[in-house]
Amino acid sequence: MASRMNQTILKKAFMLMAQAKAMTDLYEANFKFVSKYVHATSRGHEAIQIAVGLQLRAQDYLSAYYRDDALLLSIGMKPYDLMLQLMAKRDDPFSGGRTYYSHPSLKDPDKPKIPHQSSATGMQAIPTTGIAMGLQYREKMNLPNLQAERPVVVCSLGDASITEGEVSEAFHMASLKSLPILYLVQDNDWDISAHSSEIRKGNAVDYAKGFPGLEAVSIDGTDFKTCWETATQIIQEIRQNPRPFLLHARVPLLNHHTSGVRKEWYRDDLELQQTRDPYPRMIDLLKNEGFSQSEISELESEAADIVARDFETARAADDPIPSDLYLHAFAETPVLTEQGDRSPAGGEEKVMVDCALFAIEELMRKHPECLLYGQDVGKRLGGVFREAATLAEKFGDHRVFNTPIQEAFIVGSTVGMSAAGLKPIVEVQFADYIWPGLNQLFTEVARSSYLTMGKYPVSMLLRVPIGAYGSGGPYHSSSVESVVCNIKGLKVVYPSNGADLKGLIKAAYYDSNPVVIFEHKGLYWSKVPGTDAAKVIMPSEDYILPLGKAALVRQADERMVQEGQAVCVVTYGMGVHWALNAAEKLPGRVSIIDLRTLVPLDTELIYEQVRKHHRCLVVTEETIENSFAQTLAGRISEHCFEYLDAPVKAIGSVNMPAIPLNATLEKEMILSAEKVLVHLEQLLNY
Ligand SMILES: Cc1ncc(C[n+]2csc(CCOP(=O)(O)OP(=O)(O)O)c2C)c(N)n1
Repeated sequence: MASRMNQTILKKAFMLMAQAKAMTDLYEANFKFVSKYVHATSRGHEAIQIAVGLQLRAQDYLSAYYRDDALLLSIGMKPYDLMLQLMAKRDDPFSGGRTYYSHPSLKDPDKPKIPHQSSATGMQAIPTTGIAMGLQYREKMNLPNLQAERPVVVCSLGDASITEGEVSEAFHMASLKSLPILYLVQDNDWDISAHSSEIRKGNAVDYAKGFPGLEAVSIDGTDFKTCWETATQIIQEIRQNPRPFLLHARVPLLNHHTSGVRKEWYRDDLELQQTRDPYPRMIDLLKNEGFSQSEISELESEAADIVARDFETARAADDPIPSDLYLHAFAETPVLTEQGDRSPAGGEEKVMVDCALFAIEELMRKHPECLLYGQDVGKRLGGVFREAATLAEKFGDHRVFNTPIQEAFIVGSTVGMSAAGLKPIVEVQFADYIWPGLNQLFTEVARSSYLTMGKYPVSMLLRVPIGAYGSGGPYHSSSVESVVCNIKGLKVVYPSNGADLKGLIKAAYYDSNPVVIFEHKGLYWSKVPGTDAAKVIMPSEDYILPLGKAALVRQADERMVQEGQAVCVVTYGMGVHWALNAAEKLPGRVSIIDLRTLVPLDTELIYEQVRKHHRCLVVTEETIENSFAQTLAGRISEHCFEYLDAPVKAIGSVNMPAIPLNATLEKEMILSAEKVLVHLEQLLNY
C-alpha cells in the first residue's frame, strides 16, 4: 500500500495552493488595476514551490525568483504582504514599493532569510552560492551558525536561465567546494516566447552532468506527493551531509509569462499544458488521503476569502511618499574621523603594496569573519603583485584561497558572503578584467541595500590593481574608474600612497557598504621614476582614514594665492605624482588636492580651494572624454563659477580605444609630469 501523507502538511499545502490560485484569478479579474506594475504568478508551478518552501526553517536561506509567489506563501508570507509589493505600496515588506511583485528580500527572525533578488534571470545563482560558501566557511571557522540544525540554501531558477554563463560559474563553485545548496530548476519549457526546443540541447539534469558532485534529480513538479518526498529527502541530505543538489521539476506555465506578455499572443500548447495543472491533481490527492469534498470546498472558499480581503486591505494601504526615495542608498558608516598614528616615530618606510598587505593581515588577525579570495592570491604566489604574499601560510587555505578565473563569481559571491555575516575581501587580477564581474557589481552588489530597504547592504571590499606603466599593453593598463563611479551604491577609493591605502582599507573593511579600491600598479613598489612619494612610513595598526576625505598634499604660497598667481590641481592616483613633479618647476604656485576617495567625493575641500585659487586643473590617467574627471570639472565650474579667472580644465589620456604595447605609443597616449606642466603653465598664463 502506498504510504500515507501527513494530513496536517497536506491541508496546509492545499490551503497555500488554493491561495496562490485565488491570487492569480483575482489579479486577472482586476487586470486593469493590477497591471499598473508588472507581475508574474506561479500558476502551474505551485506544487513544487510549496513542497520546497514548507521544508525551510528560520536558519535557511532562499533565493526566489519572480515566478515564486507560492514559494513565498509557503515560507510564511501572507497574500497581503505580497499584494503590497504588487501595488508598490509603502509597507511592502521587501522593498517599500521599490521593486516588482515577487522580488523578495527578507530578514524576519522566524523565516528563511532572503537576500536581494534582482530581475536579471539567473543572476541570483552566484550570490546564493556565495551564501552556501559563507555557511561552509562559518562551520570551518567554528563561527556560530545560529541554530542547532545545519542551514541549507535554496536557489530557485527558471529553466531558460540556467544556460547563462554566470549560472555555470555558480554550479562550478558549488561542485568544486561541495557547498550546501539546492538549485531548484522549474522547467515549464518556455523562456518568454522561445521554446526549449530552440534554445537548449538537454534539460537541467543533462546540464548538471558537466559539474561532478552536483547530484541532479528530475521529477514531475505537478505531483505534490512526489515533490514533497523528494524535497524532504534532498533537504535532509544537505543538512546531514552538506553537498550540492539540483532538483529539476517539470511544470506547466498556466498563466501569462508576465502581466505584460500575454500567453494568447504566442502559445500553441495551452490546452496541452492545461492537462498538467497541479491543482486538480492536488484535489485528487486529498481525496485519496481521506479528505471529503466538503472539507476541500471549505478550504477553497476560506482561501478565496483571505485573498479577497487582503486585496482590499492592500489597495487601501499608503503609497510611498517622495522623501522615501532617499532612504538606504548606503548604510551608515561607523568610520567618521581619522584616528591612530599615521606616521609612527621609528616606523619603517614601506612600499605601497606592503602597506596593503599589512592592513589585510591586521584585519585577518583580528576578525575571523575576514577572508580573502581571488585569482592566484593563495599559497603558491600570494597574488601576481605579491599583494597577498604569506597570507595563506599565516591564515590557512580556507581563509585565503585561489578561485578559478571567474570574475563574476568573485564579485557576486560577496553578496552571499555578506548576507551570511562575513566580511569578504576579494580581488580581480587587473582592472582590465573587471568587466566579467561588472554585471554582478551593478545588478546585485550595488543595489542590494537600496532595493531591500537597508536589510542587506553588501559589506565587501573589491581590490582592483589598475593603471598603466612600463608597457603593460592594452589588457594590463586600462583605467576603468569612470564606469565604476557611475554605478550608484558603490563607494570608490583610489589612493596615491601607502599610508592612505592602509588607512582606507581599514575604513572600507568596517564600512557596511561595498567598496571598490583601485590600487595603481605603477605605485605598488614606486618603480616608476618620480613616484617615491607613494613610499611612506607605514601607519600603525590602529590608523584608520575615513572614506570621502580628500587631502591638500601641496600648498602654494599664500602670497601667490592672494595675488591670483596660483593654481589648484584636483587629482588622484598617478595624477598626484605627475602633479607633484610638475609643481617642482613652478615653485610656490601650485596647490594639489589628492581626492583619495572618488565616491563619496570631498566637494567641500575642492570647492573651498578652487574658490581660493580661482584656477583649477583636473588631472586623470583615464582617457578624458566622458570621464569622471571631466564631470568633476563641470561640477567645479558650476559651483565655483563666480570665483574663476580661467576655465576649469580636465586633462587625461588621449581618447584611444586601448593603450598600445609599444613604449613610444604608450608614452604618446598617457599623461606625464611634463604634459601636466604644459597645462599648468597655460592655465597660469590665461
Ligand atoms: C539577464 C536577463 N535577460 C533577459 C531578461 C528578460 N526576461 C525576463 S523573464 C525571461 C524568461 C525567463 O525564463 P525562465 O528562466 O525559464 O523562467 P520562467 O519565466 O519560464 O519561469 C527573460 C528572457 C532578464 N530578466 N534577465
